[in-house]
Amino acid sequence: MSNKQIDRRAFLKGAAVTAAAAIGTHMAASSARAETTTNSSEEKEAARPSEKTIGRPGSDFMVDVIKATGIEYIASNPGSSFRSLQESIVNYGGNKKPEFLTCMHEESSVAMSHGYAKAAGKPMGILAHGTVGLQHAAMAVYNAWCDRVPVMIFAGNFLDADKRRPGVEWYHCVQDPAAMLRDFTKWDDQPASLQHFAESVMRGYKLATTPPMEPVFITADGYLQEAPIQNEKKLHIPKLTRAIPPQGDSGALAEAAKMLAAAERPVIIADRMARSQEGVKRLVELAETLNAPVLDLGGRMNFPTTHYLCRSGDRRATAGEADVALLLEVGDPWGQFNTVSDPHHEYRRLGKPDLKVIHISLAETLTKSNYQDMQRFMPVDLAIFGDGESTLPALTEAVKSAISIARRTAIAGRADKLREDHRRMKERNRNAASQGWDTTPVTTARLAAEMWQVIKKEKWCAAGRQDWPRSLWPATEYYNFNGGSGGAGVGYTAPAAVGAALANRDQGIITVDIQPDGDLMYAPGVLWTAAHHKIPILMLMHNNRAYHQEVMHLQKMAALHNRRMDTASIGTVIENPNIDFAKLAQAQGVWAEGPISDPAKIGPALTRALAVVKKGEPALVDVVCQGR
Ligand SMILES: Cc1ncc(C[n+]2csc(CCOP(=O)(O)OP(=O)(O)O)c2C)c(N)n1
Ligand SMILES: [Mg+2]
Repeated sequence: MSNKQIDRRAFLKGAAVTAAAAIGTHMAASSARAETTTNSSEEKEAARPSEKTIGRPGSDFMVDVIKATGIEYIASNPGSSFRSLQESIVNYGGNKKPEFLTCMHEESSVAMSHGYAKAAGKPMGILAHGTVGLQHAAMAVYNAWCDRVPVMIFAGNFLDADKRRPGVEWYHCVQDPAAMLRDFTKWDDQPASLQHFAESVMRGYKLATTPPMEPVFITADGYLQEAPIQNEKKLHIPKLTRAIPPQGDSGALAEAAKMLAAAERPVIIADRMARSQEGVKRLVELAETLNAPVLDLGGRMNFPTTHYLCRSGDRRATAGEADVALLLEVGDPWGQFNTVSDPHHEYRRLGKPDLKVIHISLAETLTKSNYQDMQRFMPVDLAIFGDGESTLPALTEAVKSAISIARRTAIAGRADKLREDHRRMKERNRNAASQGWDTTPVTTARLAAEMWQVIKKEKWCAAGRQDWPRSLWPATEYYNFNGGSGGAGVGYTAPAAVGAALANRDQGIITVDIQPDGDLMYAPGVLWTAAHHKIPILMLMHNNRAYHQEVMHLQKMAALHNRRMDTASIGTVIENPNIDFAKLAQAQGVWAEGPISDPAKIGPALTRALAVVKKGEPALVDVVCQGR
């Protein structure tokens, strides 16, 4: 035995070494810590199991409440402010509905929930640890807010200063936990009793899932969690109720129908509109009734890319020609018909001067003023307060009644040209995609095309970067595209795709993610979460070894200032050393291959990766790509 080993023994003398070896490393560490922190006899007394055991803590009831909402998962990075609730979830609740998902960053917890909610059609929960957890969660909450997506945010906090343990607990507690997020959550509460908690969770769930859907925030007070339930018979959990989304006023719809029926060049622009396949179907019916081209802005999957009325790839031209535009839950109405140039900030009108605009939206219920997600004010001719998907059937009926027999012939006569326009758009997309087909680094279009070859026979969902897939892949189902980040806060894509994959897992839908490198590096631990919880996802790295958008911004500024451009890489490229994404993934238990530079090698690697995903596990293929 070496001296070194003897020294170590001496060092550990007194700690529960033997027990530790038997129960595994993580438990060993905790017993050693307990030994060193409970040094006074009083503290030792308090730590010993005794009559002080609490059989039915408040957090058990909190779990009953969460179960009553149907929330299936709670994504969380653990923290002592909710240790009791966590213990109740896993022991009392059996770690099923909700199941505790281990996350390595609160931003991942929220973004996973964001992606999950859009794919599952219902929210899941996150649990954040007081001040520090909420600060990490904040940007992802903002993305979900901008994207009008529900997330049930729970946080631990000890409000009663008399009960707080000295030291760290004070740093992690806050007088008004929701203050940090209040500008971009729909509602919040800090319940002072268990009954209050039950009612607030039910109210919060209802508010979060009533369009426009948004994150809500509810504190689970630490003392309320840990203290025994008093008078349990008096507690009750109100039943979950959901509000029916409002349909636009029928008089206003008749007016809109008249305008649309009389239009020579109507256009429909849909953004965060559809919530289900029903929404897609309803939009197809309206568009066909009018023979109106549809621009799907991609906030949701609104319209089949295969339909002859899909003109999403001709956005500017189609909107610019329109005489009447119907907007459906469009996040940025002004930006569809106006622009401010870059880099000179000069205003330019894109729409016709006499364009008439109808907007069906619930945006007017969102009245927060600090963050600027409301976008620039645009006066419209007919603003109909209503939910897009719910209003479409009544609008379609009104349009059918407003179309005279003579108009019907004229409208039907538009079809040939529209079919030709659609065909040309597709041809142009394919031509654009074939540029530089065999080049190295690989083009982004080639990346998308290779992915398509591998998944085309599957039920698929593209949850990552969607620009090329939207123009190249034939998509007809709501679940095909999972929309965007909302607030363009980078770090969304990877965790949101994992969240979508979690929702898709049980529906036999293969989730694929064309994954930017900079985005993954914000919180790459989400790969471990995917591996640990067996969330199948096919991640294809769009590894341009850069914050490429920022490279382009720097180049633009250098040109504007008439200065050298080679410095645009400073602070914007992710090279020297290059990140080995296959190793990053493998280190976390994810099957991975790469880096691949030869485009011919992408397809076979993706086929191998898909086999792993079909076994129920995540896989990553790293491809060195061009900029955007
Ligand atoms: C949280 C956050 N920080 C910074 C930015 C600014 N930003 C916009 S795009 C971008 C680059 C992202 O890099 P990557 O994900 O690799 O995508 P790429 O531009 O290379 O395609 C950055 C840093 C942002 N949008 N969000
Ligand atoms: Mg990049």
